[in-house]
Amino acid sequence: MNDNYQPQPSDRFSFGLWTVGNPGRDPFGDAVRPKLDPISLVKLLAEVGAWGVCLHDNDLVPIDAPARDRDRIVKDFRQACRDLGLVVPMATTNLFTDPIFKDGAFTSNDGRVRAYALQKTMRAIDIGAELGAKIYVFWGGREGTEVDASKDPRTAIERFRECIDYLCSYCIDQGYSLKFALEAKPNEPRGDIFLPTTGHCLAFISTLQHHEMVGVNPEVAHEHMAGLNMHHTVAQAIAMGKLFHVDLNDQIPGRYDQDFRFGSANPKTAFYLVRLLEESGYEGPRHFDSHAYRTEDMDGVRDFARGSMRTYLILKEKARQMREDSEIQDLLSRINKHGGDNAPLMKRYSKDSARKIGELQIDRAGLGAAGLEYERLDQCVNELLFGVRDRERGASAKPPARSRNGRK
Ligand code: GCO
Ligand code: MN
Ligand code: MN
Repeated sequence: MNDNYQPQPSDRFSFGLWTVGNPGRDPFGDAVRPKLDPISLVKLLAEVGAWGVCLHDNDLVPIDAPARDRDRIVKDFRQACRDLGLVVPMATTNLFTDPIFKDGAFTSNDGRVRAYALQKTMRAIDIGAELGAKIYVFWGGREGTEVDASKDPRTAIERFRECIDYLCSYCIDQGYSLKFALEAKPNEPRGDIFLPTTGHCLAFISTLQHHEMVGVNPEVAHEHMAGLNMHHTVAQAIAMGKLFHVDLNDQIPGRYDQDFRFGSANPKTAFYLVRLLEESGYEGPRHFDSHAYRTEDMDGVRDFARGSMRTYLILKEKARQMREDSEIQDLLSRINKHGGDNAPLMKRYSKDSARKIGELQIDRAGLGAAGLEYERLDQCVNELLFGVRDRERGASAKPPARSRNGRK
């Protein structure tokens, strides 16, 4: 393999224990791989060159473990991470596996279930803080319905809000410097999940008491399941200063919840996402929330983990090539007129600027008729991704010599 694509700690690649630890069970078939203990999984991640390991409380500490076992397990895990050179950038709570959560956790109709969800999350936050996590993820996998008569969604959202407000205050009171990241998903395991898209989460955050400590954790698969454009979703989160974490994987829209390796199904979408993350100055973890195909053994899991990071780094290099590709850059500068001479007028309303805009002579018909060269642009990007561009000249291997008006 090409050494230029070896992961470095500065790349901030992380994996959940549940990702490389996924034994390949699905609704139709049993596990195909052994269930490895957390420390063996950290060893595997160190071996493939990951920087971080993330976890749900019960990936590490069994749900029914007595307090003294919990302390020992967390201590040993922390030591193993230190010894193997991995950090724990993010932690989260499992509020979906146990039958008590069958009708939700924070949005359950039963106050006892909601109180248990709070109790479990406070304990899980303590574990995260002890392991040095900086981000705490909330994925409300069971917060939803199949039967809409069972819950007033307004009440459900209100309960969700109360719980997040409560937990923000808990962190502040404990002196933890954790930030929360809400992860949206439209469905699965519920028929419909509350806060189904990152856009819903962004709107919800603005209603929170401590909105400054809450951001989002968009996931490629979840946005695709909702039929959305992950690149646009992440851009909006960045524009609002709310991209605290990101879940990288892949998903073909309209299928089951696939959790495929990043870039495996939609490499072009993955490219635009990597380009955005890299060029926006995003400094958070690049977290892979996916798992190996069910056809794989543990060597296949290593291939999966290495492949995830390698794809990211290849796409990062492609983004650099795109910045240096003179043909693409020429096209982009022709396309992006940024308002031209009119830009200052449009910055802010004033009576004077409104009058000047009112007097502009704009060539409506001409602008409507002009071609925008997006066919060429898209083909250039495709060819860059296919690896057939001449890097030095920034042109296709056989450039179509065609001038702007179509004449040779
Ligand atoms: C899923 C989700 C989960 C969450 C994880 C962290 O579809 O199952 O993506 O993997 O990301 O529970 O909160
Ligand atoms: Mn998911
Ligand atoms: Mn996820």
